[in-house]
Amino acid sequence: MGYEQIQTASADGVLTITLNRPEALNAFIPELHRELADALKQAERDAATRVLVITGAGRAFCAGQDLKALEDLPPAGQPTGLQSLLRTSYNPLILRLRAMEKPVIAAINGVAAGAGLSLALACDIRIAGESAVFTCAFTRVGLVPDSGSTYLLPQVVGIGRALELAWTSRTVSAQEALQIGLVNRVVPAERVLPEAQELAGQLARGAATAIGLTKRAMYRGLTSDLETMLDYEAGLQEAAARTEDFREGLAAFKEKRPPRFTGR
Ligand code: LHQ
Repeated sequence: MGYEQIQTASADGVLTITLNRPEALNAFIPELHRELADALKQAERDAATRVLVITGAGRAFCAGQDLKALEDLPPAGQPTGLQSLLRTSYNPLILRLRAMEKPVIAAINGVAAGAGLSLALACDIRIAGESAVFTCAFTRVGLVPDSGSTYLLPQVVGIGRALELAWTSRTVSAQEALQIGLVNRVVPAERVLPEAQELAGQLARGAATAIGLTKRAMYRGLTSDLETMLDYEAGLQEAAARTEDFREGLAAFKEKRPPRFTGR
């Protein structure tokens, strides 16, 4: 599938996906959803893709739903189709990012608003540029947080902050985002993508099975209990221990050299 609304670039096990509607601050339209879904599906299947980086072209990360594409709303009280839009495009996107057993890093180069914030939250690690800003935006236009924000935002910043940010839609600076745990790192604007790709490269050279299973287990742990997770970890550890990478990791430790993982 040829892409117009996104750009993709692969290097050394890292797939970088750039949302590419800079004139609309990379707001979502159906074609962008379709292309992103296709790229993520391919990345899931492609063993050579170890880590993903998602970023935005131009000055924005993503401004959420393209509001101009919602112009033909019916009169108030009539069905709008938004429920179906969410169920068929946004929800599968968020679930796909979570289910993918590969790290996904958001390189947040500029504003992340509405479902663009949700997209960032659904990524595993967030690296923001100094000039990046965040806004829930949903309630400002009379909507509720969607695309996972009611679940993900309280998990990341705590319920009190999540409600405040959702109710006020106030703009959060990159520095505040760092302080409240909304992002992992803040770097100079021009370093956002390089830093994300460097971290991605480091993870891509890691033990792929262990890294993928770690993601699965950590997210499961958020909605589980200690006893269940102890048992679950034991099963995953057995799977990790059966890999060649574990043998290589042990050998490298004993030989006092860096490991050369193959992902097998
Ligand atoms: C946009 C957008 C945009 C179109 C900027 N759409 N053009 C909702 C409904 C249905 C189903 C699924 O889910 C959702 C979830 C949502 O995502 S709801 C929330 C949608 N997003 C927003 O409400 C954000 C709207 N945008 C803004 O508040 C501002 O543009 C932000 C804070 C993102 C950036 O502000 P500025 O840096 O001052 O830029 P700007 O406002 O001047 O925007 C630049 C251009 O981008 C401008 O176009 P123009 O032709 O006038 O130059 C905007 O209209 C366009 N743009 N966001 N979401």
